[in-house]
Amino acid sequence: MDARTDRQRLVQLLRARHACIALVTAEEDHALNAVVGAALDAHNTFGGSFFGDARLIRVDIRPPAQMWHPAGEVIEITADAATAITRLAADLPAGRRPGLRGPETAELLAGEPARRATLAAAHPADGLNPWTVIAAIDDAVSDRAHIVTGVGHFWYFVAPYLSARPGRTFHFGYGFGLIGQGLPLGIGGAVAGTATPGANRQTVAIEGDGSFLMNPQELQSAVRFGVDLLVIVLNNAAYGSEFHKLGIAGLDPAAGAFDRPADLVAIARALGADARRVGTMDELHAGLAAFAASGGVRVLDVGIARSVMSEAYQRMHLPPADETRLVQGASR
Ligand SMILES: Cc1ncc(C[n+]2csc(CCOP(=O)(O)OP(=O)(O)O)c2C)c(N)n1
Ligand SMILES: [Mg+2]
Repeated sequence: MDARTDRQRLVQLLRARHACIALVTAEEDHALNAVVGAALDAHNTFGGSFFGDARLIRVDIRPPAQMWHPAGEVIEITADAATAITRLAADLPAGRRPGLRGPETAELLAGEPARRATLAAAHPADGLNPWTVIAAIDDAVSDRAHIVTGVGHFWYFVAPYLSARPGRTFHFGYGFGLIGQGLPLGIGGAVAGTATPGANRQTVAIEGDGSFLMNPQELQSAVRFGVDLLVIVLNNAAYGSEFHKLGIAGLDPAAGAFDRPADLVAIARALGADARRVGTMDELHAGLAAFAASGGVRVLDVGIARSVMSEAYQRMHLPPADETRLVQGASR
């Protein structure tokens, strides 16, 4: 595996922050790369191809028989991630510097603020910049929130860019690869949060508009249970995943777009939730502040640009030469 690609992939997986821990060894340079927080499955490892020819040591709290297995040998260790990483750190030879090392990794990390600023600087013509929107959400959401996400193209703007603060917990409903699960999962988390005395933790569910429309009726249950739930819909008036993939395949992307988008605010209100639509950054900040101060079930419908392709899609689907153009928000 190319070392730079290897590191970029590891950084990408590190950003994904799942629930368990995996260790990848790259034999050619005798490196041991530890990935903390990755519940490995066929979706998030590209069918197992993510690791290339590196050897995999998986540390997971679940017994191996209960988990998905990539092809090839896997050394399985059944343990809690925190316990395992503490033991592992204790066994490292003395005198080694903790933290990420290597000039390429240091370069990647040093360039991260500028890279993010470049992403956030784009002003797409067809809606808010998704990277700017998620940065505002990350700033506004409580440090003690339980954050649940669904699956869709929007996921690649959300998962890598939410900060893992000490009091925050995350539930990425990615395992089944099914859209429509973010809202029900969020409601479950909110019901659990409400039922825990003294927990005082807000649940925030982040969904796409297409996914939201799979199960919006569940809002009625959330209202009935009286839960504290903020639902943020990243609304690009499309099955964005399909929109981009159709374009990449040379087909008409319009087949993935909603020419008559549903009125999500009206739907949410009809089901008993408080709801508002935001189309500018000022409205987004105001909406986040207002909903942070109120309780109950709230739906914030955020109009984001459909044209902006996530970095993950660029990496997966485009030749490298196309990347800059699409980071700047041009459509394809
Ligand atoms: C049940 C189900 N149906 C269809 C798909 C295929 N699919 C994956 S992402 C996606 C689009 C989701 O749209 P949205 O929630 O608006 O997110 P976006 O991609 O626009 O960010 C679809 C249809 C799926 N994964 N699961
Ligand atoms: Mg969408």
